[in-house]
Amino acid sequence: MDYDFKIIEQKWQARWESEKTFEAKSDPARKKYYSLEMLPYPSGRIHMGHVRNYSLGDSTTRFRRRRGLNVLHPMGWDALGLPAENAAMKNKVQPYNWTMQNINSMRGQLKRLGISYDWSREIATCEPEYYRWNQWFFIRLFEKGLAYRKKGTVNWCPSCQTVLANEQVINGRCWRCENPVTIDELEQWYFKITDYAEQLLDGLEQLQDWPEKVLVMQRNWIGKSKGAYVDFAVEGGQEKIKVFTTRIDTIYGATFVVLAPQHPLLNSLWREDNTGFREQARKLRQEQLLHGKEDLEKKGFFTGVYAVNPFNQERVPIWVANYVLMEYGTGAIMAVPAHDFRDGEFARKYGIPERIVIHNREGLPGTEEYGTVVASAEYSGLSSDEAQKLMIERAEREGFGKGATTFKIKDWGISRQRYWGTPIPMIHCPHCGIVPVPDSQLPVLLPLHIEITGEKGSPLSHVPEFVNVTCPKCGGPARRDTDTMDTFVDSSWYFFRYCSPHEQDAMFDKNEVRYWMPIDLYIGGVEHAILHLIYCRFFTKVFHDLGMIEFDEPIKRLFTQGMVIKDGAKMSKAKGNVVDPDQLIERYGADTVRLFSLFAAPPEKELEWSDQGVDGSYRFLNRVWKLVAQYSGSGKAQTGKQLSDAQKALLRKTHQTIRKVTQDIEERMHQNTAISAIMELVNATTDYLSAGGKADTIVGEALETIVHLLNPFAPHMTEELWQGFGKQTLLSAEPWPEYSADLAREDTATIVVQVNGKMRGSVQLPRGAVQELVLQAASEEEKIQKHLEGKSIAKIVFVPDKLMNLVIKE
Ligand code: ANZ
Ligand code: ZN
Repeated sequence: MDYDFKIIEQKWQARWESEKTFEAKSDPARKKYYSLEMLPYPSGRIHMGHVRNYSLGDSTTRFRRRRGLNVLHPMGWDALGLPAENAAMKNKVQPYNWTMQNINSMRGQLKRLGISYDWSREIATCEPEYYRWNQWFFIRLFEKGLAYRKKGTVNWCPSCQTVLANEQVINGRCWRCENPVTIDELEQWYFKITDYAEQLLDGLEQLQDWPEKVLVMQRNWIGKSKGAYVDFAVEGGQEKIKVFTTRIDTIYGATFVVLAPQHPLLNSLWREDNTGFREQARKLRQEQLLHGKEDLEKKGFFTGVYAVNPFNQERVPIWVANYVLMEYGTGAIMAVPAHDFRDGEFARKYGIPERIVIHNREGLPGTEEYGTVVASAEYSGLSSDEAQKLMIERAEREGFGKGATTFKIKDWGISRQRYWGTPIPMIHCPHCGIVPVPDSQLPVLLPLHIEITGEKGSPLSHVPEFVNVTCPKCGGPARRDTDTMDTFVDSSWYFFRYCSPHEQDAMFDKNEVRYWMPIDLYIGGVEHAILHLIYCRFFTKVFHDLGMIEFDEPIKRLFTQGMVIKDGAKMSKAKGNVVDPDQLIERYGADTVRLFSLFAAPPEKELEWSDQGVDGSYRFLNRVWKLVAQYSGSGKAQTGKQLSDAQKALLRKTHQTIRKVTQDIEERMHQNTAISAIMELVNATTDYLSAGGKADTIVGEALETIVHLLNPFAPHMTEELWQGFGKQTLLSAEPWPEYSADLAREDTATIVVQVNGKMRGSVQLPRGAVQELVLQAASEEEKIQKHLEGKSIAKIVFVPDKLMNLVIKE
């Protein structure tokens, strides 16, 4: 009988579906496990990155289900966003239809892969049943002052008369008409994530099971800095320039003050009309916006006005420069060219003097270093720390400054001048101002059949039926907000929705969420380390503060899988190195594709695509198929008889393999080493048989174990083989095998290792290991090695299986 994966895979997929094998039900009597992979954007086709992500998630999920946990493993679609709108323009299709078609074909692909999702919980964020809760929550944020409006910058194409998303700006030009893009300022909606900066930072402490690199990225993104605000009075006026500095100890070295190009003080600083300066500031601002802050050549100009250093009353010139950002701190700095790298660069370019006020330990001027304060009146001689403390005290006493903490994280701008997103549930009334849509009128439906031209502003503003409303407060004519929400809003809480996906009266059912959340394991790409993974933590904290949930971190364990690459580059359409999962499934079957994507590399590392590798996985499954089919059921009872050494060895290997595979999946998520352990067991069994071993119960146990252990990776084939054993049950719902520690125990000895008579460690080796082997193992042990480093061994005392004493010369 051949391994006919086509028939087998269809058969078991149909069976799982009809038996609802993977549907989850909350059950407080059982321990739960919420297993989640990041939801995909329905672009139309899944790619190998998805296959890897979902195969990894599915193997751990199947494993945990079989370990007796009550598992939730849902899937859905991040279905709003720009590509649907682009497709609509290009192919004259409706975004909704385009999206639904894509979802249908991708769902089919995932089903063909045999991923064990609970499809009864599927959601798509473009459905009103979903996005109405974005709107509901937006209004709660608005009521709390956590959603507000301010001017924000957008990319603007003057010829298409429209706002462009960052992805639509290619080398500073519009993707459609290729004209240069400008920057414009528009009133937009923001979520006040900065109110949660401290909590988002503190919460990271709880996240023990997150990759360190993600924690570091989040910490940097939040960017907490301790320092001080100091006011510099403007000479000859009432105004004050408030600066933020982390180094108040260098204030005697401040030789100028710098304002960001759009600092509001610039409007009042010049007593006479000075359009020239204003124009210069505007140019600096444009540059800043177009280039971002990296690698921007430092540029600026002197305003002609001076400020006064409050510590020593010194006059310092006020400059405007492009390296100071309005968005951080106060948008103004005291510049200390001797000790701040950026100020130094700027000062040298414009010939502004420097003054050294810090000496490092060697008594030299140090850049950005802490040290001893010099040339700073009564503070001279103090350490940076002491000086900071005393200077802040003085500033507070005399009222010109205070100790302060700032954060780099900015409020989250969520307005998009786009069509295919959640309509912002707000009404602009000429009498009442901004009025939220009453909850009873939600959802504000996205009109479905509209023409998208990509021109003349937000598409929704051209739909009068949408725009024109009556004000809920005064009943007069008013206009709807025509912006839609950033799609990161949708993905910030979708996993709450999975807990009760059909709930009509709330975002989610509290009891279901109490049972299922937080997520036990979340798998996705590291590219989401900041935005998505900060936003969803923010939402969770707000849910908590609104009394909707009792916990305040949504994800217990995060795992970031590596990319799939081919010929050294990330697979992408542009590079033309894409491998189509469907073609592979057609040719080799889903089990092979899944197995390969997990076997070829540790999950957190890059996976280099290889056709031979896929072939190898396919051949391996065929070998297992033949081996099991040939021998199953032929085992003879072995009771009461002494086992031969070969039998003992195979039995030991079987139990060791259960132990290794269990630990590899459960603790390290190293499916690759788990799979190679199974391969070893397959080899050991084959060797046993070809050395003349009988197909006895020992072989029977080995084969059954192989089928069990391979199940999370190759679920279809193993179900078929399980049935071949004469079993009536579904393997997917069978308990995971237990290993016997006794049977798994190697015939090993623990050899104590001493150095000059002192015990420094021990090594475990097979009984009877010879001196050279023990010495080698000992010198590979870090604890022992450090006593041997750089020394030569004069003598070795060796008692086999017990002790090795190394006598060394100092
Ligand atoms: C004087 C000084 C002397 C500074 C010195 C640093 C070193 P972090 O640590 O990243 O928070 N700064 C403040 N606001 C800024 C803005 N809006 N745009 C650009 N730079 C700004 O950085 C804080 C430091 O960055 C502040 O401390 C300020 O320069 C600068 F030897 O003040 B410092
Ligand atoms: Zn009104």
